[in-house]
Amino acid sequence: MSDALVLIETHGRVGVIRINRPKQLNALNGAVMRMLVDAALAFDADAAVGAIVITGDERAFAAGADIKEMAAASVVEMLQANRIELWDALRGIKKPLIAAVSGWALGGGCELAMACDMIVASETARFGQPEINIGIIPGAGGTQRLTRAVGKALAMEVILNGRFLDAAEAERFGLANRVVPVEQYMRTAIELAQQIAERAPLAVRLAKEAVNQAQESVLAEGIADERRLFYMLFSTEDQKEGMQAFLDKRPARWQGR
Ligand code: DAK
Repeated sequence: MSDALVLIETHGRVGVIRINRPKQLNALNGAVMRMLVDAALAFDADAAVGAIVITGDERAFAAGADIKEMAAASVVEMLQANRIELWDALRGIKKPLIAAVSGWALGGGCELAMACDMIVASETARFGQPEINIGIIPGAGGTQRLTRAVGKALAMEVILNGRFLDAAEAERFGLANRVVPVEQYMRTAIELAQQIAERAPLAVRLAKEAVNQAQESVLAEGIADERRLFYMLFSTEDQKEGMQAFLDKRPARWQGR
């Protein structure tokens, strides 16, 4: 296999980004994060791609930020490294992001999976925020996203006591969309991404924006935003085509405009 830190593939309309540091359990150093985000931005700008899958390998999705890189860092060095900028760029990706998780998804790896819009997990997946074991707390959204996903009580146990969630728990508590045998997780993630990629692109984009609003705003603001996005779609050709196709009893032909 190539020794590039991040591997890029396309499968139909699905862009796949694969973290490739297997010996370090795909720990996310600065170079990996930069390449991963650049690849996601490139797929986001590519009209031939409708959805993006982020993955690692069978043993690890990612075991966290690279501890070796952070161990001796001062506050100033951490701030100057400006990693938050990369995580913010990932948050700005408009196409659906699906994490295909097998093995370890810890610390920044769990945060990366949660920064995606959906998680397909293999039966071997293990999620956790074990930063407490190395004297820190999650720094890339883990305290917020995990709490929203699984609720306060369980999030407290995971973050304060380093408890891991196995794949079945992740599914039961709403962190993972589905769990499949390890031989199937990539195929399942790509199939899910392909199904979404074949839908009306503008509607998918605004639907993602609207669902994310639900996480980030109070109810009244979220509903107002949803209404704005809903009306906006009535200025698209895809809305006209989608409704006409329904009335004509034929599949719609999406143009993305
Ligand atoms: N960083 C660097 N190397 C890692 C690593 C990591 N996070 N995780 C594993 N490795 C390396 C190990 O050092 C080992 O390397 P060698 O000794 O072979 O050179 C190799 O991967 C295999 O690991 P193990 O020998 O430990 O394998 P085991 O199967 O025994 O254990 C494990 C697997 C996943 C339970 C264990 O490796 C482990 O506990 N890893 C550390 C997990 C962890 O603590 N993760 C959280 C890191 S802190 C932020 C953005 C992000 C973050 C914070 C801020 N901003 C934007 C502000 C995120 C922080 C974190 O993720």
